Amino acid sequence: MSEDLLKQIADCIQRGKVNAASPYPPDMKGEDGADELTRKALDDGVPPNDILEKALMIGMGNVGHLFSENKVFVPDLLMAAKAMSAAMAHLEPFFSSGEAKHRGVFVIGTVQGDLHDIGKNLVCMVMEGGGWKVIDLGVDVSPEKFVEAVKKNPGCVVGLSALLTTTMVNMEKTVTMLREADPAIRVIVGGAPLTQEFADKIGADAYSPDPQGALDFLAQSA
Ligand code: B12
Repeated sequence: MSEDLLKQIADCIQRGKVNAASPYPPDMKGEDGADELTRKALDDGVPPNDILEKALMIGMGNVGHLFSENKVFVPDLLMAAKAMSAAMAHLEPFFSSGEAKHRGVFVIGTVQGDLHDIGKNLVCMVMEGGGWKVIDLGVDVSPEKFVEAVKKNPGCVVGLSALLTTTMVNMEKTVTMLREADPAIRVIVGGAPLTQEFADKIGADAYSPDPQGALDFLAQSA
């Protein structure tokens, strides 16, 4: 019974069905969305971690993979993230109390000199959907600020974003300073001008052209 409910929640996330009042997607008009169904699951006694892992992460993972394959697009990802946020609002108290656990902490920012944040924000949404606690440092983030965040969050993973060929170079300095602060730190880089070759050259642990790749890398290297 609860399996059906979890599948329904996962479908709502994947299709971006936020709540009963939401007109999107049209074929689900009037039906309960991620908001109502998550409340119902909690009221039925489904453990919050099951809702996270068997519904939210599945739905967001599906949409993330479809996005990587160019089968859905930015608006679909945004609607899925909106539905996920509606569900997450019900789970928040359980994270605060420790009853539900994040996979880890993901610190992300756009590197120094760079103000582009649309792609970074999508990465934040997909990582949250994947069960990670995201600390978003924003744009134009200095290497020192990344280091400070890493010291405050031992064991975290760092994501760096850059959209300009002129700011890509600031990634190298950031990676070097992060490694000096914590040799075991894992750093994932992304952004339109980047390549795997560049990521290897600056000593990043992973490069992904899309948000889901970061999640998949972390799942494989756990
Ligand atoms: C929107 C935009 C802006 C907006 C940014 C608004 C904002 N809030 O982000 C504004 C108008 C502010 C802007 C300013 C500038 N821009 Co601009 N901008 C763009 C534009 C049109 C779209 C970028 C975008 O959002 N793409 C959509 C997102 C979803 O894609 P994405 O960022 O690549 O992210 C995806 C992946 O790369 C990946 N990803 C991204 N980050 C990360 C991180 C990790 C860890 C992972 C795993 C994955 C990942 O996941 C995302 C989803 O798949 C591009 C052109 C283009 N078509 O790309 C130019 C572009 C990036 N801009 C450019 C330039 C030159 C500038 C300016 C210098 C212009 C000027 N003369 O003032 C300034 C620089 C300001 C600064 N200091 O940063 C050039 C860069 C050229 C170059 N070779 O460096 C581009 C390519 C335009 C061009 N063809 O000339 N820009």
